[in-house]
Amino acid sequence: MIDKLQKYSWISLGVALLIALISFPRSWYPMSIQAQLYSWFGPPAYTELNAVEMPIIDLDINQACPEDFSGWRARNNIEGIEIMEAKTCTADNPYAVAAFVRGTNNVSMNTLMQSGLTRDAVTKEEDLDDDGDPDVIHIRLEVVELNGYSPDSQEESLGYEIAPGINPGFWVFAPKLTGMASISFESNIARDMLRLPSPPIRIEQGDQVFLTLENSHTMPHTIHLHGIDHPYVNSDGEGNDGVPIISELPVMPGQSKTYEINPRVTGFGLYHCHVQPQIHIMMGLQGLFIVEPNKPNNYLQTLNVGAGQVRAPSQDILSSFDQEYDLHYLDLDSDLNNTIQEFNDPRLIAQKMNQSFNMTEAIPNYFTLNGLSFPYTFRDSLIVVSENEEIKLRIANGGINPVAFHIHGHRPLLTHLDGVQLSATSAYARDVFSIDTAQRIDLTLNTSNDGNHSNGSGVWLYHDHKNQAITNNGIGPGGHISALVYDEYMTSEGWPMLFGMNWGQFFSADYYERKINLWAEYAPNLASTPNKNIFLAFRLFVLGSALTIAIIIMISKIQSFIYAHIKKN
Ligand SMILES: [Cu+2]
Repeated sequence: MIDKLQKYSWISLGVALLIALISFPRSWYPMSIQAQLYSWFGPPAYTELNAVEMPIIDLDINQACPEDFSGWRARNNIEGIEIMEAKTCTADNPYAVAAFVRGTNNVSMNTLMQSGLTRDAVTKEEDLDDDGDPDVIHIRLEVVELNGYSPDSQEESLGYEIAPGINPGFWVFAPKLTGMASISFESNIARDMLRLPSPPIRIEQGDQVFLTLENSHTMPHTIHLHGIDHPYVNSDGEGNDGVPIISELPVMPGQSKTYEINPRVTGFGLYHCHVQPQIHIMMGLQGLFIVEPNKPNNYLQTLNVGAGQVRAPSQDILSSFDQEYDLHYLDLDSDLNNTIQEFNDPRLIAQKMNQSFNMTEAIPNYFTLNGLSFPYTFRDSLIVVSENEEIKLRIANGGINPVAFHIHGHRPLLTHLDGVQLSATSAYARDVFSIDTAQRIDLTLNTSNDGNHSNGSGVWLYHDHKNQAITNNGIGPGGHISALVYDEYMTSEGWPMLFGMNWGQFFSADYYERKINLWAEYAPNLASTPNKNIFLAFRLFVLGSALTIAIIIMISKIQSFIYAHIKKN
C-alpha cells in the first residue's frame, strides 16, 4: 500500500505543481514572461465600459432652485422705474431695485415696505447740475455676520449656504433693513438681502456722496475706497481713507462714520474694510464700486445686492449696451472664515485673527462668484443672452489668488483696466483674461455669430481656468463655474437645458463631503471598487491548495529518502 502511494506520489506532485502553475495569476509574472505568453496565447479580452444613453437632463427644478414666490423674475415697472426681466431662476426683489434707483426717501410706503429697506438706507436729493437726476446721495451700510456661532442654535446663526451643505463664516456690508435678519421665527436662514458679496455700489461722476458705515458688528471696521477719487480728509477734517494705522481710528462696534466722495472721474473700483485687511477683506468685507459718466436723467441702481445682472442700468449703459453684469470673484480659506464658528466670544475671535492665525499659511479652498459656488452659481450668475447683443461685464477679483477668466465659444473685448479706458488701439480681445488680486476689468461681450466674437447659440461655460478654483474644497465640478446661456437654451423656469451628466448629485451635500463617486452612474466599471475579483480569489485558493499539497508530498519524499538512508546504514 505504502509502496503504491510512494509510486503515485510523483504523479500527485507533478499534477499539484501543474495546477499551481496554471492558477498562478498572469499579472504576477515578470513583464518579459507576460509579453511572451501574450505572443503565444494573445492578450486578455478588452472589457468594454457600459454604454449609457445621454438624455436631456431631467433636473428637478425645486431641488435646483428656490421657487420664485413673488414673481420677482418678471419684467416690471415700479414707480416709473423700468426693471429688466431676470431670466435666471432667482432674482433680486424688484421693489428693492426700484428703491435703490429712486432713493428710499422718494418711494411710496408700499414700495418701501415691499423692499424691506429702511427709509434712510439710500437717500437721494438735490439736482445740483440741473440735469434731471438727484446728485446728493447718502448710502448707509451695516455689517452683518453670516454663519457665525450662537450658543442658542444647533446650526450656524444667520445661515447662508454657498453650495449644498457648505456654510463658511462671512462678514458682509449690507443695506439697512427693517424687521428680522432671518426669513422667519422658525428659521435661522438669512433673508435674501443679507448675503455675499457686499453689494456693488453705483454712483454718478460729480455726485456728492456720503457713505455711512453703521458698525452693527462686534469688531472694529472701516471703509476704504480703492481706485475711487476721494479726498484724504472729509469736510470735518477727519480721515476719509479708511486706514486705521495711517489716517484715522477704526469705527468701533456701535459707532458710525461717514465717508465723503465727490468723484471727478469715472471709474470701477472697490470698497473694502481696511482694519486688518489681510483678514477682514477675506471675511467678505469688500464690494464693487462703480462711478458712471454723468448723463441727463440718469437714475442709477445704487446697490446691486448679490451682484449679477444690473436690472435697472444707467443711461450710459442703455445707450451702448443691451445688458450689464457685475461679476465679483472671491476665494476663502475655511480655516480662517470658520473662526467665527469656533467661538461666540469676540475676544477669542479677535485673539485667533490677530495672533494665532498665520495668514501666510492660508490656502483658499472655496471659491465664489457673486457669493455662491457651483451648482448654486447657476441660480443667479448665468449670463443670459440673445444673438447680436452687446453686453457689459464688470469683473473684479477680490480673492488672494489670481483669476484666469475664460469663456467658451467667445472672444470678449477688454476695454478698461481698473476702470481706466484703454485707447481704441490698445483694447484687445482674447479668451483668457488674467485678473490679479483686487484688479478689475471691463469686457464687452458681443454675441454676433461670426466665429470670431461668438461661435453661436448654446450653453457656454465661463470659469476660472485655474483648476483649484473649479472645486469646492478639492471636489469638482465646484468653485465659481458658471455659464453664458443663449435664450433658446433657457427653460421658462430659469434653468439652462443641459445634456450630459445627471446634476442631481451636485445638489447633494454628500457629494462635497466626498461620499459619492461621480462616475458611478455613467461609467460604473470605472467607479467600481477594485480587489473584489471572485475569479482571482478562487484562482489564488487553487494555487494555495496545489502548493500546499505539493509541499506535503515533497516533505514526505524527503522523509522517506532520509529513512531509507538511515536503514541502509
Ligand atoms: Cu473690518
